[in-house]
Amino acid sequence: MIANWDQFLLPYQQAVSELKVKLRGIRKQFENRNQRPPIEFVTGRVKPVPSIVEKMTRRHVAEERLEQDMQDIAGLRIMCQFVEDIYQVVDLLRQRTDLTILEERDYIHNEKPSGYRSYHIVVEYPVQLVTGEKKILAEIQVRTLAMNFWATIEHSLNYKYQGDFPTELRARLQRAAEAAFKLDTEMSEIREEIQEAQHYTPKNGAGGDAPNSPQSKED
Ligand code: 0O2
Ligand code: 0O2
Repeated sequence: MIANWDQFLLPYQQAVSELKVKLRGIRKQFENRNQRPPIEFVTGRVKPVPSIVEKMTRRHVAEERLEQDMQDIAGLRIMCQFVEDIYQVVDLLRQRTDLTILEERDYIHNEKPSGYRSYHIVVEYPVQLVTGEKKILAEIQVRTLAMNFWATIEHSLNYKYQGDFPTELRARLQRAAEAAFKLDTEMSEIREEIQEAQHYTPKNGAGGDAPNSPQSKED
């Protein structure tokens, strides 16, 4: 087994930190242009060592193949208001030159049997180390706030039941996932109205890194 996990995971930590800054930068750029950002918030994590080891065993991943075969050691999550925002974010990611998209999985239109919905993108991202450049795989999950609400709760229940849900609970979770998607669909239908109400105005006054002077709303 890998002798020095800290050393192995360091480039992954760097990739997650850099990608968080860059993805949060997308939000900031929209705000600065006085436009509603398609991104609500971004989180990220390096998979904990026990979870990596468990997945290696479950998926029969050899240590020498870990870097290529486990795509979510570095994980980023982008939360959006509307389903349409997800596809806008995916388009923005496709245009970037600082990462290469290797795989896309649309679990929004092809939901998992559990009811899980999200858009998954596997990227190759180069980090600069003192020893030179190293290409790191990272998984970016793009989802709405409703999809995130469902996935977070289902994930914590998974810990309790180890994935082996009683039949009734499984069915309830599936129904809850459908209800969450119905909420997303309803919100999309009144999106124009919501967007008008949220018409972005720059934050004034004290606090955070809000601009000091109001910006023009021309664009
Ligand atoms: P758990 O067990 O889920 O609670 P920041 O200060 O905001 O820059 P911070 O606080 O270190 O950074 O982390 P961040 O980015 O706000 O959020 C970390 C959380 O992101 C994790 O919580 C995960 O819940 C979640 N997360 C983000 N991306 C992924 C992913 O791809 N897979 C999984 N499983 N989780 C993800 P914890 O506390 O690490 O874990
Ligand atoms: P974590 O860190 O606990 O989130 P696999 O990883 O074996 O399930 P695969 O093909 O490698 O499958 O990747 P997939 O299915 O595209 O994405 C796996 C990740 O998507 C999971 O990471 C979850 O974060 C999320 N996910 C997939 N299905 C579900 C689901 O039914 N419920 C919830 N809550 N999340 C799901 P891990 O590996 O569980 O790690």
